[in-house]
Amino acid sequence: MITIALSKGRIFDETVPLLKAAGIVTRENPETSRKLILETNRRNVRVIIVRATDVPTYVQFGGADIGVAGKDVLDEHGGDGLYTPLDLKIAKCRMMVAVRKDFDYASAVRQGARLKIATKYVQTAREHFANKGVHVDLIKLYGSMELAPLVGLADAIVDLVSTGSTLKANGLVAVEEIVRISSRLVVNQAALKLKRAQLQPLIDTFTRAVG
Ligand code: PRT
Ligand code: MG
Repeated sequence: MITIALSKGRIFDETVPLLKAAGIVTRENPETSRKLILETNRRNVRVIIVRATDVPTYVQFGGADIGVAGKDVLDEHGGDGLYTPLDLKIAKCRMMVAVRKDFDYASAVRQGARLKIATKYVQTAREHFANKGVHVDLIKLYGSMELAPLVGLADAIVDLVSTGSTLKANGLVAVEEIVRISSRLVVNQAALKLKRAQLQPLIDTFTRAVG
C-alpha cells in the first residue's frame, strides 16, 4: 500500500492532474467528503487529507510514504527524514516582507531600528533578518498576519503573497521578497528503500508530468 498525504484546497486541486498522469484518481473529493482517507481507483494507493503544515510530519514518521508540501512549510519543518526529489511547480507564490503603506521600511532598516515582525514563518523570518543584519523581535501568529501592523502589534509581517489582493485590501505593501515558493514532492526516506518498486515509477511519472 502507498499512502499519499495531501492538504485540501490548492494543493489537492493542483496535484489531481499529476495523479491522473500516473493513472491515480481519488474516489471522493475532499471538499465535499468528510473522509480523511480517500480510496483511489488503484487498490494499493490511498490519499490522506491533512493540514498543509502537517504533511511533512506525516511523511517523516511514515504515516504517509509520499506527500506534497509548500517550500514554506518544508523550510519551517526542517526536512528531517525527508527526501525532496522534485519541484512540482504548483501552488506558486512568494514569501514577502510587508508593511503599512505609511511605514518607511527602508529608512527603519538603514537606521538600525529594532523591528517587530509578526509571522507564521518564524524560522524563515529569523534567518532572513539575521542574514540582513537586522535586529527583530518575532511574534508568532497562526493566521490573519495582515492585521498585526494595522493594530500596532508589529511593524512588519512575513507572509505569502500570490495576487497581492489581501495586502492591498488591508492597506499593506510588500517591500522585500524573501524567497519564491512552490510545492515539492516529499518522500519518506525509509519507504523509498522498502517500497522503491512502487514509489520510483510514481516519482518518475510526476517528473515527466512536471516537464
Ligand atoms: O489555510 P490553512 O490554515 O488550512 O493552511 P495553509 O494556509 O497552510 O494551507 P493552504 O492550502 O492555504 O496553503 C497551502 C500551500 O499553498 C502553502 O503552504 C503555500 O506553499 C501555497 N500557497 C500559494 C499559498 C498561497 N499561494 C497564498 N496566497 N498559501 C497561502 N496563501 C495565502 C497567504 O498566506 C495570504 O493570506 O493567501 C493570502 C494571500 O493571497 P493573495 O492572492 O491575496 O496575495
Ligand atoms: Mg490558507
